[in-house]
Amino acid sequence: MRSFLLTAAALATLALPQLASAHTWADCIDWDPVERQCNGYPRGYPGREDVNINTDYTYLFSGTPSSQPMCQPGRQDTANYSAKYPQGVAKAGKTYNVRYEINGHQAYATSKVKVLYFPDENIDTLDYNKRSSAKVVGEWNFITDGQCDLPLTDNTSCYGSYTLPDDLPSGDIQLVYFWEFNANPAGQQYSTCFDLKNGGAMERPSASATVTPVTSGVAAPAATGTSTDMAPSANAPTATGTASEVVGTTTPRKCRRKCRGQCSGSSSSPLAAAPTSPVN
Ligand SMILES: [Cu+2]
Repeated sequence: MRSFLLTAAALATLALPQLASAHTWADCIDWDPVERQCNGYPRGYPGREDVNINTDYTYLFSGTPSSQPMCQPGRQDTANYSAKYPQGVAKAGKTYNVRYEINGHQAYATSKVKVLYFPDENIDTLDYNKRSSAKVVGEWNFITDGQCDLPLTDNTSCYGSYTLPDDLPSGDIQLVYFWEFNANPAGQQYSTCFDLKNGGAMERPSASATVTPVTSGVAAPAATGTSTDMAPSANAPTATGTASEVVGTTTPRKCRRKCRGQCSGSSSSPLAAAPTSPVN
């Protein structure tokens, strides 16, 4: 009996901080939807092979603190990359795709994700309350039809895009993926910090090969065809949320296998289950 109580207490302790908050971060900040590969990662990215990625990589601003570092101390407050998860390359004027998992937050489809570009501040030491100094170079709803692999599963990947300005400074640039969850309780936000190496100007072979605007869905740089995993927005129904609205060209088998291997902790946790239930 006693050991049972201890176990229950331990489980409750583990579950508590998660129940109080959400979690999501950017897994890739330069995703190629055609090749389905990642060409750039955020700072200190541990990979989905880290079974503790939920706790290791979630960085929360809770309850509108008066002061808090913009980037997760000890992991994301320096330009910190590995050979396996390298930094991306900045090209002026280029549109990039971000890939992230929704971690069971299907009910928060309309919460905003932004990509903030900081031309004048150093995010290594920046307070998150100074984020208004950033240029918003990308903004989308957390879950948008046509931009998720499998909209109704806990660990589906979703995508958004950001476009760099035409004029970039000569050095590396700093950006932040910023999720305004702002629910349950209010004032919850999350950041993932990243840098892009100065890569000079983008090659533009012809006028017709311009980059897809942010608002028109997931951009495919130099795409000759659309990825089968992300249906074009035009094919997607207008509203979000219900099963019947899941777009038709998803690849459930592929995602299922991936989720089991990489996100079992998340999908089976009380946290992941909690916000899932009432989707419209
Ligand atoms: Cu969460």
